[in-house]
Amino acid sequence: MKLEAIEIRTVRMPLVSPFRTSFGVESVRETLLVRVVTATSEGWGECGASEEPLYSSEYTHGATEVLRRHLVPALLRAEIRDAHALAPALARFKGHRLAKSALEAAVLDADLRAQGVSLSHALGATKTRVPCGVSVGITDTIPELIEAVAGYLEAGYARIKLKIEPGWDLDPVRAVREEFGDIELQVDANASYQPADSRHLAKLDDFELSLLEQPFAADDLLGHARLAKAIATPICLDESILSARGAAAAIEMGACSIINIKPGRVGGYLEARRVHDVCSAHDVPVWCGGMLETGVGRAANLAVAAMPGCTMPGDTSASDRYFATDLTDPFVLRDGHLEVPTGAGIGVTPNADVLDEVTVEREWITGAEA
Ligand code: NPQ
Ligand code: MG
Repeated sequence: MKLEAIEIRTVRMPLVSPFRTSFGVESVRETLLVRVVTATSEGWGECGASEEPLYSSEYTHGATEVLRRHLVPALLRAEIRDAHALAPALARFKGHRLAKSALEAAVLDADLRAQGVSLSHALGATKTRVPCGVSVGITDTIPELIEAVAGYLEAGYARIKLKIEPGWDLDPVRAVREEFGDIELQVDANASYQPADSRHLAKLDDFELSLLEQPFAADDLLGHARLAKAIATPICLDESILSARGAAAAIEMGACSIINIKPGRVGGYLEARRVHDVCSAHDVPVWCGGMLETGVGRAANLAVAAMPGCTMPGDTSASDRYFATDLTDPFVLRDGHLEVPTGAGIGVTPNADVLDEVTVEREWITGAEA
């Protein structure tokens, strides 16, 4: 495939309500969109980076910089045959997985659109619709949390994930369990606990949670393996899993029994498929996580969620969980499910007017400059 030009856009989209996690509060989703133009098609990819390096070490300005200075020029020079050649061509640049993933997603979308093949088909997905969960941020009070959860259950979400942190864990989880009974419930700590908190975390065993996500630091696989032996609640890793190889190691060490796949975090949709395959080979359930994606990233994540090993509802929520106006036609929850796009590539395209309205910076990089 001949890549002619690549556009990087920074977008800022207001969230319908502030989203609070152990690492901060977000009221506006700032991120990047990458657009790849070839002789025969174009493709779109979304970057998981946000304004500040809080979830990951990457952030929007840093991702723009590494894309414009290193990744895009090297890609344009590499004259790759297809999207599978992108990761090897950029492997000498260390890290920057969220930025690489956005670029790979755009190339993959352009490539698949030219072939008339959907991303879900390319990934070997087997489902046409997927049950969806929702991630519920930390609130100031328990009544506010109950109200938020009630709204999502009313909307039909198939499972609820509560964000927890030291000081906001047993009481809110107990309150939600008591109020709503036998719902599918799980918690995500975003690495906010220490191994010394293990006895405290073991008290979560009273609440029959589907899983406890990423209690400790990303690089503490040993800590997670020890915790997994000490508590009954299954441990799921998110921030710790950066590749298929790392997933295999974490599973073999007993650091987790479930994995949250975020394509951006592992450097792209093709590596996400490999993480999925490693997990399936070990009978480890996986589910597709989320990073407050617009419709562009959301569409691609639905293809991941439709893969056969994704046996748990993911954070692939409807557009209106985050945005009053999405960049694409909105993804609407029906009966607790979202439909997996069937069109070529990711199957959706940003609405040009909405996109221009939320774009705060844009630049084109062509082969000539590279
Ligand atoms: C998680 N996602 O599973 C992440 C956390 C996350 C849906 O809970 C901007 C603002 C970017 C908040 C990326 C969910 C973010 C963000 C990731 C939260 O850990
Ligand atoms: Mg998480």
